[in-house]
Amino acid sequence: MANKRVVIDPITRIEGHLRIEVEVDENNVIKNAFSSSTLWRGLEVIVKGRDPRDVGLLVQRICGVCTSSHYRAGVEAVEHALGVTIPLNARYVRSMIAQALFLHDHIVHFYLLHGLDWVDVISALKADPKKAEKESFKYCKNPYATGEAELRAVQEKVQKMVDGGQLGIFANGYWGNKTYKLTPEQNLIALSHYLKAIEVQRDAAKLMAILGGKQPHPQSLVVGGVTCVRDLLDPSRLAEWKTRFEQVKAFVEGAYYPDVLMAGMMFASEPSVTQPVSVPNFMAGDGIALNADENLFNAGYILNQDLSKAFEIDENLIMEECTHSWYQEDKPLHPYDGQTEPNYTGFVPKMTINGEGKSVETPSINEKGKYSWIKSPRYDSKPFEVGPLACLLVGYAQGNERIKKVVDEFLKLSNLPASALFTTLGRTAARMLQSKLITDYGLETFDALIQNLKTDESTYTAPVIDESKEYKGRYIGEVPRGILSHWIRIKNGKVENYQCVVPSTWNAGPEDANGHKGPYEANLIGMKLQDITKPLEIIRNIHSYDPCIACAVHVMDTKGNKLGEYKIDPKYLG
Ligand code: NFE
Ligand code: MG
Repeated sequence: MANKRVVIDPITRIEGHLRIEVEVDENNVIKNAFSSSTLWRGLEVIVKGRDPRDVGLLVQRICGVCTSSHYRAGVEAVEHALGVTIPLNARYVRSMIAQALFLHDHIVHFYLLHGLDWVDVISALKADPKKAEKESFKYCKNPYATGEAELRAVQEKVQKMVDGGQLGIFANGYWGNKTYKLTPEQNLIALSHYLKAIEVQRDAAKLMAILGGKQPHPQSLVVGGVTCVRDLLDPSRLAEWKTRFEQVKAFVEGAYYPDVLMAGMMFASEPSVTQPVSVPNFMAGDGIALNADENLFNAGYILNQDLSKAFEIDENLIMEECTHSWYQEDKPLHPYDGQTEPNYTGFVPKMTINGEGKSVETPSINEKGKYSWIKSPRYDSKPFEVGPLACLLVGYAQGNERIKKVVDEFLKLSNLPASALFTTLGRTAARMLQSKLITDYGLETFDALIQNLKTDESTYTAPVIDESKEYKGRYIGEVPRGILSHWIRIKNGKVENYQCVVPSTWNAGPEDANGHKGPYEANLIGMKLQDITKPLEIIRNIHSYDPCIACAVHVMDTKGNKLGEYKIDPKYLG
């Protein structure tokens, strides 16, 4: 029997526009998978010819989520090119804004974007709140928002939505799917935390704004340092930082950690989340300066899932290629020489299975040609997974004691084998453990800042651009979805070329000229679906990377050309 083709477009509860197509055999096992970004944006092109000092503010518009990551990357790529060393206070401020972003991002991701892949909301309505309260103490000594009365109120609130026929934010879930593994009581605990997460993410956003000036697009970074001078010298602002940090920490410890622990234990034998990864290489960048000499996360990579050896990154070996991406130049180019000339070739008609299980002709991915706006980054010609899992695995292989401690502790508490790390489950746990590391150690940066301010109030080193000179520079660092790099060439005092190689690009990019798939595609192959009209397993897997396709593409047509047409049926808006 011929393979059947299933299309999921758009994947919802992510940032940006992502389409996944898979081919399944007669047993519903995925035999091939394709990841395509269907929307083109345009920041690498827009910054060409601009003043390098404006780049950070412009490129932060790549994304509405990790705005401050691109802002900082744009600023630091220019600082690197010009040879500017920024004052220590500025380094600490940038590290603290990054901490707030990681925490905000990961909490929003686990609850609001990924949570319903693990939690069956309808099942929670059947729970006994008293039993659920008791259950919550199994995973945590001091659980968050799981008192019987509070859980009962959550149930009533959601029941009202169901009775009114308006599921609102919970509409169109694959409720009742057999791969949901939590008990009604466990679902209720997580549902309560889902609703709390909406409040806590607001606290984390405020945390970012204390030193960032505003949110979601901060404005306190400049080439040479930071501008939040008054905030740094105002004890009440600094006290607010600490208070809000502690609020977020309480949620990570009382909700996020125990919920992931609970999910880890309950899903331990669900094959779709414990299937081993097929891209065995992991890369991470430096992240979160704790003091003048030490980062919480350190750059490096591992190969073939081998935790006994971490390698140093040679930045000359990073390339992007476009064999299957809608750009002119196919061959691998180093980002200093990267190109962004579009070459859109569209979709081809194929028979696919629709949501009712019927075979219908659909414009589909042409896997023999080009099929995505995302490029394919490679290191030494190999695909790599990036993100919190890569960050922890690299740290583990480097012998980072803080990282080893949280990873080993989690494996012990969950009773999961070390092999569980190299799975979807491991990826979701790693994001939480990265949050735990930041809430455990992040205040060291705060303390270092306070200490340094006693003898040094400098926040800015003026940059000098000699227009007769040519410069090149880059930022490479760890951001919430993985290793991010921005690469700039400056000529006549203006931006000559600009390229961003973004975490979601590493993970979501299409096949390369050698037939090597990136993590999204490769890791879906071999997975069995319970019901091809409700492909929850695919969504759970793809969500585990926290896709940001706005970031992954970051180029758009400035001439107003039509690049695609979109029809949205309100029925499918969930
Ligand atoms: Ni748009 Fe991003 C992060 C960057 S993309 S969210 O984190 O850079 O993967
Ligand atoms: Mg790019």
